Amino acid sequence: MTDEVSRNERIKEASDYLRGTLADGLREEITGAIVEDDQQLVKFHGMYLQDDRDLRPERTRKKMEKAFAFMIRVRIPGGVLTPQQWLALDQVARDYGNHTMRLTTRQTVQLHGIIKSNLKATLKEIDAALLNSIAACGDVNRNVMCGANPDYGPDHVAALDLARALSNHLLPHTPAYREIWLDGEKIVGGEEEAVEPIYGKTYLPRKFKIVVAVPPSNDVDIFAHDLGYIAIRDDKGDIAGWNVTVGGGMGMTHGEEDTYPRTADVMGFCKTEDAVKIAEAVVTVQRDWGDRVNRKHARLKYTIEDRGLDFFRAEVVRRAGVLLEEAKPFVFTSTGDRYGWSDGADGRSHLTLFVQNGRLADSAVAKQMSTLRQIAQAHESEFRITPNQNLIVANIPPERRTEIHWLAKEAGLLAPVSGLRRNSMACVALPTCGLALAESERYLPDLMRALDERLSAHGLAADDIVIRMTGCPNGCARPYLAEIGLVGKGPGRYNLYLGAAFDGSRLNKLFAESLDHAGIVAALDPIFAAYADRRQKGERFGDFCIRAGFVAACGNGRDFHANTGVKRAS
Ligand code: SRM
Ligand code: SF4
Repeated sequence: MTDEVSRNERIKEASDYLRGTLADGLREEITGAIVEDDQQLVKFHGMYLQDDRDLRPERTRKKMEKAFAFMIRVRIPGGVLTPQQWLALDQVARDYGNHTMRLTTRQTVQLHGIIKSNLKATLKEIDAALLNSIAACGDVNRNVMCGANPDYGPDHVAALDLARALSNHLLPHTPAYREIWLDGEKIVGGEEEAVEPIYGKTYLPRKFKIVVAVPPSNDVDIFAHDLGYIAIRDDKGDIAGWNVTVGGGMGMTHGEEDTYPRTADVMGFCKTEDAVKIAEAVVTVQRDWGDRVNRKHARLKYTIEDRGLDFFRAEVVRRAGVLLEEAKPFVFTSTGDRYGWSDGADGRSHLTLFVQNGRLADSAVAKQMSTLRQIAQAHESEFRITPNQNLIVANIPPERRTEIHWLAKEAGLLAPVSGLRRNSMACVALPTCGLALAESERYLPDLMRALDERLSAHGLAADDIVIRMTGCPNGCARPYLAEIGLVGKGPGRYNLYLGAAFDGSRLNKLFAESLDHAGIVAALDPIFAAYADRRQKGERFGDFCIRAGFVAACGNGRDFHANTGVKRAS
């Protein structure tokens, strides 16, 4: 290894396959934290050390240690949980966490507020429910998503099977998780090849994300991910194979134009039996070619921008030893969830619920966690987390439909009328996210009240418009693929992006910078008015913003920062 590699590369290499000094750090009672290098390693185990940022000023004044606690992110390929698993997560959230469950933009559950001394107990209970948090974070393949819209036809079964196969194949092999958190016996590491045949000692240069989409729904937002598979049907309607996409990603840094979001390219078509081989080849090319010096340039999207898609594809094909055919035609129509009831062929029904920004809690107005617990306790229905922070209660028997409908309604979990709300997402941000520059999850509902009022005034209240907010430019709620994207710039200030495609295929562009609440409403109100007045039949808000000249259409990658001068409509 050269001298130049980033600090994280050295930490990984010295970690003895992700062990570091985590086991000792857990026993250290003098602090609620762990040492810095272990803070990087613990991510590979699905955890982040955080502190409550609301409490920082007071604790600093009182010369107290920060209010440290851990966030645990569970690995749930395809977002599917049995009722027993749902109940187990609900229980640990109440016993050890902050009494909330946070459904994420990658179909998982995050538990916040777990103090160090409770980590092992929490992970043991999660393990007893046949779940874990291995590789939910870190420089490895993360939770694999797949289309969650509630059709449950054979396409969805095939997509879930593929998501699970990819997830299993790319799971780290190190026994460190079992040793440290579950008191497993220490297994002495062998040769690098034997311990981590795919990743090696230093794992990947950066995080890696895979999704599986079932057209016409692009609910997984396939173009935002490192690697994606699009289900392609044959003439009889069976799965013929998968178009493969590579090189999508959202994260960037304000003011650094060599960082940018990028939509994935369609690289070719593969048969189902070759899909995992292709994934392994993509991962190992990225392992070997990805930038290990500059972490801001280490995602696959930069490898592909720098080397070119053709060169990358040729290397993937060579390593996989299988052919990639020319990509097949496909059509996506939306990125959102289909709310409400749908019926399965077996007489059972599925109910897609609206969970505002993914946060489930029991509050004075709505007992959401209790309600879902009550539904799960009947042990009949499956719980499916969507890629849009929502939840599907699936396989509901006919005799429970009415009861579950009313329970969900009372808990405020049925989809709202507002088209903006139905298509909204916000990342966690404050108070737990250490990278947040501005509020997101706690603020978006207030902003939407104001925007809904303006939309109603223009007769647009029920129109589907995708809005997403994040507290910083990392892009956790995929804001650069939203028709209205709001990205935190500083306390109470947001950059406003417009012009993404409703089907998730085109990025948006910067329209205005550093707006406060009043500024956002004032910027959007005339655009809503123009949309109501001048849109063409069926024209989506994002497309209108471009046609009317509010923003230029975004190409890809490096084009994101070009031509962002605010262009007013004539
Ligand atoms: Fe994310 C870092 C939350 C999906 C791009 N993300 C973080 C951290 C862990 C902050 C940190 O590093 O200290 C956030 C924890 C906040 C908290 O308090 O819980 C965080 N990310 C989330 C979640 C919970 C957002 C949500 O509201 O649902 C999502 C959890 C997903 C999961 O279950 O695995 C989440 N993050 C995403 C996505 C969307 C996606 O994957 O579909 C993205 C954009 C796609 C992409 O990866 O390009 C995303 N998160 C980032 C980045 C920027 C990565 C980059 O390439 O620049 C960071 C920062 C980093 O990695 O350095 C980040
Ligand atoms: Fe935190 Fe930024 Fe991700 Fe929001 S987008 S959760 S503020 S890292």
